[in-house]
Amino acid sequence: MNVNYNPASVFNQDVDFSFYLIFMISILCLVGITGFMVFSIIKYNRKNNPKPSNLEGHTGLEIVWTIIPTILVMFIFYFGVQGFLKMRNVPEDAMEIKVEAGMWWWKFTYPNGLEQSTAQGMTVPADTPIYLPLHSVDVVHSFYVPAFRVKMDVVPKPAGVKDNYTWFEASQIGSFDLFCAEYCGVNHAQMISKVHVLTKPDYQAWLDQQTADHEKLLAKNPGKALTISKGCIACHSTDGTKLIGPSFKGLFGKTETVVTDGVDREITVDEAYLKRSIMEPAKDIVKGYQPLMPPLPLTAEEVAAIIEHIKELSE
Ligand code: HEC
Ligand SMILES: [Cu+2]
Repeated sequence: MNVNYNPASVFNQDVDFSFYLIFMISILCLVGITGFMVFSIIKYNRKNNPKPSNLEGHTGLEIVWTIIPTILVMFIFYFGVQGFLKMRNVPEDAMEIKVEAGMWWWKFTYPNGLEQSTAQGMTVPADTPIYLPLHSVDVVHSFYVPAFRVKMDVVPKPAGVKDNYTWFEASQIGSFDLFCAEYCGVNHAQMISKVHVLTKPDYQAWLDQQTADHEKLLAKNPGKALTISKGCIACHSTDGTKLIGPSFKGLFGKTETVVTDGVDREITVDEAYLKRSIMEPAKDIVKGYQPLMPPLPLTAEEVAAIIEHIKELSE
């Protein structure tokens, strides 16, 4: 098939070819079978064929309708496997961006250690193979970029077992939807992000800028930098707006009701409470919210820095 279009990734042509091949075969079958039905209805209706005859099997026909579908299925299988193998064989010189998925966020880690999450999306250079190890911290998610024809499950694996992976090479500059294609709980729909494709020089400039900005913020206000890179701001605002979780603004020192083991209790938000809320989010659930906060891998220093930032937002 020679459709004249500008594919967004190196997989589009293979996947679209398989798709249109199956589509054409299906159309031929639909037309053929429907045509034969209409023909039989007319030819063998009571007026044209008043005396019905009994057919007792037909070996020739049976062979034909076994062989033709087998050939069609082998044909489809061949092209399917070709496309699939291309997706499983990562080019040697691919650049690695680690993808982590959790309920309900994405995290992208660049080769230089820069981390970004759902809100920023993933940024990649064009015409460069990108290798994506896919790690899940909880349930099965699925990494899906329809424009690139890439979809791969992100499966939680026990420690020591190699994660699933995929790769792609974008061939068009622009922003493309990236989302989770495996229903993973109440806020599954929140796992929508973007893949931003830049030219190679633009990508390098972007990476340098982002890394410098992050380092500057990390030096000036490590807590704030962490709430961005660790994805807290997907669920917690800093301006009082209620998102999936309560806002960080004015949180420190506030009196609120939390549910602990099914029992309501009044607490005043202090350092110990914040620490527990971040490290063991399932312990105390703020009344009026769902227990949706994921346990995120953070060191004690990182938690302390975030608590400092939450305190600042309450001054
Ligand atoms: C997927 C959404 C989500 C993400 C991501 C998330 N949280 Fe939460 N968080 C919640 C929800 C929902 C609650 C309220 C229910 C509860 O207490 O568990 C909450 C509660 C909290 C509380 C207690 C708030 C209060 O009013 O007492 C703190 C503190 C907190 N989160 C900090 C963090 C930090 C720090 C991060 C990033 C490292 C983070 N959260 C990431 C959803 C999220
Ligand atoms: Cu998901």
